[in-house]
Amino acid sequence: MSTKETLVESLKTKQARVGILGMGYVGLPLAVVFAEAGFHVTGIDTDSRKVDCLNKGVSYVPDIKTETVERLVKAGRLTATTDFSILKEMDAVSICVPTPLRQTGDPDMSFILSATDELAKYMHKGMVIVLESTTYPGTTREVLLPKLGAERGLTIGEDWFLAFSPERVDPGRKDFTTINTPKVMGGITEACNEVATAWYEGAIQTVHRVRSAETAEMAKLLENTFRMINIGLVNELAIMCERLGVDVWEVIDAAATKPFGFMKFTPGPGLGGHCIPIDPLYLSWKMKSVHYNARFIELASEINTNMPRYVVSRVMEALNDRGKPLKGSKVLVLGAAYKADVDDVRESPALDVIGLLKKKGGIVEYHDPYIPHIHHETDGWYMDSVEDVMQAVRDADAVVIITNHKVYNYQEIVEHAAFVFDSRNATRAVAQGLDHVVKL
Ligand code: SAJ
Repeated sequence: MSTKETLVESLKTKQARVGILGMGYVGLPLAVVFAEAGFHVTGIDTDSRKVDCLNKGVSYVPDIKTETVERLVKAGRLTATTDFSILKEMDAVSICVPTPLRQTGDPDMSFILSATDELAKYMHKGMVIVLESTTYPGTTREVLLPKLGAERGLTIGEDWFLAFSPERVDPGRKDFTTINTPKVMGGITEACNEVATAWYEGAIQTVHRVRSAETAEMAKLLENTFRMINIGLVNELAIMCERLGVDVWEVIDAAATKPFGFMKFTPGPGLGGHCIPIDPLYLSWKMKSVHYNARFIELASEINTNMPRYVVSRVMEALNDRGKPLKGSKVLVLGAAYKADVDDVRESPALDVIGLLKKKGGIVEYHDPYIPHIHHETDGWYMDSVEDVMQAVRDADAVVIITNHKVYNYQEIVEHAAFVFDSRNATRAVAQGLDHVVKL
C-alpha cells in the first residue's frame, strides 16, 4: 500500500494518532470531537496551565463540560502536553492557533509561524496537517507548504498531506457546535483533500470539499466579511436615520418583515470580538499585495471603527440639551463585553467609548456582570466594575447602554436614571415615549 493508502486506512480505523496544536476555544472542542469519535488525541499547547487542567480532567472552555474532559482523559483518549516533540508520534495534526492583528492593523502571523516552525522539526512520512486558523488566502500554500515539506525532503500529496479547514466555532452557541457545523476542506492537492477529508469525516457530520486551500481560506473570509460589511451598513443607516429624524430600529424591523432577500443586522456602538473586526482585514491586507484596494472592507471598517466616537458625540449632545456639559458629568457605562451575554472584552467598543468619555472630562464608571475589570492598553487606565449597579444608575447624570446583557432590569434602569443613551435599543420594551431615553 502507498503512504496515502496506509494513512487513510489508519484514519478510517481511528488507529491514527491525532494532535491538536493550540488548545483554546477552537482546539479543545475539536480535540473532544476527535476523541469522542474514537481517536487517541494529544493536545499540545505552550500554556502549561491549560495542559495541567486537561490532564486533571478539567475544562477551561465554557462550551466543553469538565465531565466530558474527565471521561476522555480517564479513558486514555485525551491527553495534553507542552512538549512539542510528541509531534513526531502524530499522524494527523490540526493547527488551531490565534491570528490576531498587530497594533498597525496588519495580520499577526507569529502564532502560525511558531507553530509551523515547531511542527517542521517533527514532520515525517505519512502525516496529514490541517490549518484551522483564520488567515489570508495563500497562507497554507505560501507559508506552511515550504516550511513543513522542505525540512525532510517530503513530497506533498505522496509522503505527506496538507489542507485548510476554517474553524467555525461560535462560543456559547448551543445549536451548532464543532460536530454538527459543516466543515469546509480545501487541500493543497487532490490527494491532500482526500486524506484530510477522510480524517475529518470520521468525526464531523458534514465535510464540504472545495478544490483548493485558497478556496477554503477565502470562504471563511467571505463569511465574516459579509457580517462586518452588513453591520457597517446598518451603522451608517443609524447615522442617516438620526439626521432624517427617523427611528432606525423601526426601519430595520420593518425591512425584516420581508420573508426573502433580506437578513437583519442591528446597529451598535462598534464592532468587537476576535473574528468580525479582524478577519476581513486579513483579506484587505492580502489584496494590497496584489495591488487591489478592497474598498467595501475599508469603508465598512472605517464606519464601524468610528461608531464609539459617534456614540460619545450623541451623549455629549444629549447632555448639552439637558444643560449638562459632559465635562464633570457622571457617566455610567453599562456593559463592557463585546456583545451581549459573553464574558469576552476583546476589541470591545466599550473600551473606546469609555476612553473617549474620559478624554472629554466625563467622570466615568462602568458595570458589567461578566467583566470585573477592564484596562485600556494604549491609554493605560484600569477600572473595576461598580458593585451596586442600581446605586450607580441613580447617581449618574447619564447611563450609556453599550452591551445589552439580558441580566439587566431595563425597566428599573429607565425608572431610576436621570438620562439614558441606549446604543442597542435594549430599552425598547420599557421606554416608549420617555424623553429621558435616547436611542442610537
Ligand atoms: N454586531 C452588531 N450588529 C449585528 C451583529 C453583531 O453590532 O447585527 C456586533 C456585536 O455586538 C459584536 C460584533 O458585531 O460586537 C461581532 O458580533 P457577532 O455576532 O458576529 O459575534 P462573534 O464575533 O462572536 O462572531 C462569531 C463568528 N463565528 C465564527 O467566526 C466562527 C461569526 O462568523 C458568527 O456568525 C457569529 O459568531 C454569530 O453568528 O454568532
